[in-house]
Amino acid sequence: MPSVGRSIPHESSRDHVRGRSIFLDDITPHRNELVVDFVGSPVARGEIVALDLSAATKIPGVVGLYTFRDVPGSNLYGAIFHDEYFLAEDKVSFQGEPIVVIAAESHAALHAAKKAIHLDVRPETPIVSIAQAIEAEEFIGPPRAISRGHARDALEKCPHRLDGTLYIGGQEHFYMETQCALAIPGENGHLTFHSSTQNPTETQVMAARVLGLGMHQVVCVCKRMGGGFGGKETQATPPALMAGLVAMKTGRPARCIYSRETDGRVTGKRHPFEVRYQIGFDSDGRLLAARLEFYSNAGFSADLSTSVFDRALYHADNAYFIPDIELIGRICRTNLPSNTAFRGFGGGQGILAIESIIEDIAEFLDKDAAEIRLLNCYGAEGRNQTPYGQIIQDDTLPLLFERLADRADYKQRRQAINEFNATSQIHLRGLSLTTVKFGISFTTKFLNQANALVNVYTDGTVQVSTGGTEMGQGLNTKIRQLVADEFAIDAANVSVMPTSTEKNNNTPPTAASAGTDLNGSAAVNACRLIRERLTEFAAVRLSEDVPIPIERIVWEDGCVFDREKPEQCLDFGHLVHAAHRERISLGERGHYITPGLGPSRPFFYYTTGCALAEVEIDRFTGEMRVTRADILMDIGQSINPAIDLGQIGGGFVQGMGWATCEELKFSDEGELLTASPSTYKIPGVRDIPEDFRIEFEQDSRFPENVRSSKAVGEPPLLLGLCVWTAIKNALSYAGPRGHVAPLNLPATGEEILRCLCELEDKCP
Ligand code: MTE
Ligand code: QUE
Ligand code: MOS
Repeated sequence: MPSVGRSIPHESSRDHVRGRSIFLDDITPHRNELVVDFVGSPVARGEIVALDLSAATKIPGVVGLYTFRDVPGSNLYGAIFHDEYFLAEDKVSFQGEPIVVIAAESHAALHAAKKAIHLDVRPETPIVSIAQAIEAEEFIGPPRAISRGHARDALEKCPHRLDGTLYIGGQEHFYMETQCALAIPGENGHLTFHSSTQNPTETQVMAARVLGLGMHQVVCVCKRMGGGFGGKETQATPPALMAGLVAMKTGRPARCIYSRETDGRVTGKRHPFEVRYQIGFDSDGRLLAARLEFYSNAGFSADLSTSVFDRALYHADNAYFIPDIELIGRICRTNLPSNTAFRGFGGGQGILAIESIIEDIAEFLDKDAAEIRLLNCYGAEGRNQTPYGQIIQDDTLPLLFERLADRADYKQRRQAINEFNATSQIHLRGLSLTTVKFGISFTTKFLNQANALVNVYTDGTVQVSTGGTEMGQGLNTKIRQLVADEFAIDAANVSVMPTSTEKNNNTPPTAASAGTDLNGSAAVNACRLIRERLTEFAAVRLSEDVPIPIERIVWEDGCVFDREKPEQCLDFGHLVHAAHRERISLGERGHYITPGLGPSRPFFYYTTGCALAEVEIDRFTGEMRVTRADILMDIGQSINPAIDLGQIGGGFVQGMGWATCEELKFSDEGELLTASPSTYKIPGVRDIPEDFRIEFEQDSRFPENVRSSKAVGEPPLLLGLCVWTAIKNALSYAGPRGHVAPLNLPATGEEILRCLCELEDKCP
C-alpha cells in the first residue's frame, strides 16, 4: 500500500510526549564540557566607555572571558548583508547586544562572573518606533517599489476614495526550545556544531567566517528543533558562534543555551509594520486603484528584512485584482533586536492592509464584505495578472470561497448576526469570510534548490539525508513516505537521518513552506536514480534469457516483478542484496531545482484557502471569543492528511494569537517589557475556536509538484487574520453606520475598547 496520502504518525505523537526525543540540551554532556553565556548591553543605544574583566577572571570555575578582540575571523557578519557585530566593539545598538562571552565549569560560576564584570555604557537616545526612524531617516537599503499603471492619476478619477493608516504589531516566536548550540572541537581546527537551527548551512558559513576557518573545517548537525517558526533561520547563529569561540579557544566542548528571558530580549521577532493607504473603488465595491506605503520596523540590522519586505509587497494584493496599483515603502532601522523571519514572512502584513480596507469599503457602501471580496478575486483573462506580472493560472479561489460560504451557511449566519446585534445590549457579534493566496518559493531565486543523499542497505532498509530540518512540521515523516513509495516499501523501513552539512552541502534554510517541495523532490530524484539501476538489474534477474523490457517491471508492495508474470516476484530486500553482489551502487545523491521561476514569476505556485470566523465581543470589557471558525484550503494532494490538519489548525491559531492577544511592548528606552509568559499572552487551549472545522479540497491536485502536493506550512497562519477582520466587522455594528473602526493589530481587549469609545464618541 502506498505511504503517501496516509496519516502515518509524526514522531512527536509517540516520542516527544513521552520525553524520549532527544533535543539539543538532552545530549549527554561531554567530558570537560563548558557552559557558555554572555553579558549584553544594558542600554539600547550608546557607547562602551569602560569594560573591566579582571575581577570576573579570578572567580573559581571561570575558564575564559572573550570580547571582540578575541574573535579570530571577521567580527562582522549577517545573513544577506554583513552589518552585524558578533560582539559589540565600541557602540551598542540594541539592549542585550552581546559584548562579553563567558565560559565556565558551572552555571554558578557563570552567574558570579556576570556580576563581577564591570561594564560602563554611555547611553544615547535610541530610535524605537517606525515614526522615529522616518523622522531620523534611518532606513535599511533604498526605497522599494512594485507598481502597475498610474495609481495616482487613477485615484483622482475613482468614484469613491478612502485613506487611512494601519498599525500592525510584531510577534514573539515562542518556540518551546530556546536558541541553543553545542560546539565540539576536533582535529586540525575542525569544529562540529549541534545547533537548533532551520539553516545548518548558515551556521556553518557564519562559524567559518567569524572563527576564521574554511567551511570544510566546520560541520553543523541538527537532529530537530523544539519549534522554529522562522525564528531559527538566522538567529540560531549567535549562540553557535559563542559556543564555537569557546571550543576553539579552550579546546573543550562548549554549550550555550539561552534562557527564556535572554531569548525574548535579544532575538528578533515578526516585523511590525505601518501601512498608509489610499484606495479608489466604484459603487459596487470594485477596486480600481490603490497606493500603499509600507514601513517595517527592522530593528538594528538587516537580517532578512529586505526579503520579508519584498514578500509583504508581493502579497499586498492578496487575492484581488487591482488595475492601477503602486506599492512602495521603506525598511526602518531602530535600536531593537533585529526582526527576522516569522511564519508568513511579511505576507501577513501585506495582506492585512487590503483586508482591512475591504472591511472599510463594505461599511462605507453598506454592503457585505464577503460580496466585495468575491467581486474582486482574480479571475478570467484581463483580471488574472498580479502587480508583479505573474499570471494566476487556474485560480480556484472564487470556487473555494463560494464552497465555504455555502458549507458554513454564511448567508443565514449573517442574517442571524444582523438580528442579534440589532437588539443585543452587551455583546456584539462579527462574521468574516476571507481569502489567502500565498506565493510558494523563496523570492531569492538561488535558494530554490536542494540536494539529498539516499543510502540503500543490503537488507532492504533505507537511510535518507537532506538539508531540510525538522521543527515539528512533519518534514521527516513526509520524506519517509515519499522515499518509501519510490521503492514501494513500508515507511517503517526508511529512516530520515539527522540533518548535517557533512552529508548535504550548500543547503537553503528550511523555510518559505517549501521544505517538503524542495527536499522531498531531491530525495525522490536520488531514489529514482537508484531505482533505475535496480529496474535494469531486475529485468535481467527476472528473465529466463533476454532481459524483460524495462517498461514491464513493476514495483509494488515491497516487490519487484514482471507485469506479465506477477507470481514470480523479487522481494526488495533480496533484490538489493543481489544487486550489491553484482557490484551495483545502492547509494545516490539527488538535486532538485524549482522549475519555471523568472522575473515575472517569483512563485512556482500559490497555496490558497478561505476562512470564516465568527466572534463575539463584550462592549464593556473588550473581551473576545471565537465562537466558530471554518477553514477550506487547497493544498493539492496531501502527503500526510493528519500532519497537514495539524499545520492548518496550528497555523490558524498562531495567526489568531498575533491578531488578537500577543502584544509586544518596548519602553521608550528600547527595553522589552513583555519578556515572559506573564506579560506576553500566547493563545491557550481555551482560545481555540469553540467550534473549529478544517477541510481541504480532496480532488485538487498540483501535478508539477512532488506527488501533486502543495506547501502548507505558512498559509494557514494568514487565514487566522480573519478573526481580526471578524472583530472589525463586529465593531462596524457599533456607532453610526458608515463610520469605520480604526482597528489596529493586535485587536486586544484594550484595542477593541479604544475603537468602541471612538465609534460611540464616549472617549474619556
Ligand atoms: N510547524 C511546527 N510544528 N513548528 C514550526 O516551527 N514552522 C513553520 C511551519 N510549520 C513550524 C511549523 C514555518 S515558519 C515554516 S516556513 C514551515 O513550517 C517550514 O517547514 P516546511 O517547509 O517543511 O513546511
Ligand atoms: C521567503 C523566505 C525567505 C526568503 C524569501 C522568501 C527566507 C530567506 C531568504 C533569504 C534571502 C537571501 C539570502 C538568504 C536568505 O529569502 O527564509 O540567506 O541571501 O532566508 O520569499 O522564507
Ligand atoms: Mo518560515 S518564516 O519561512 O521559517
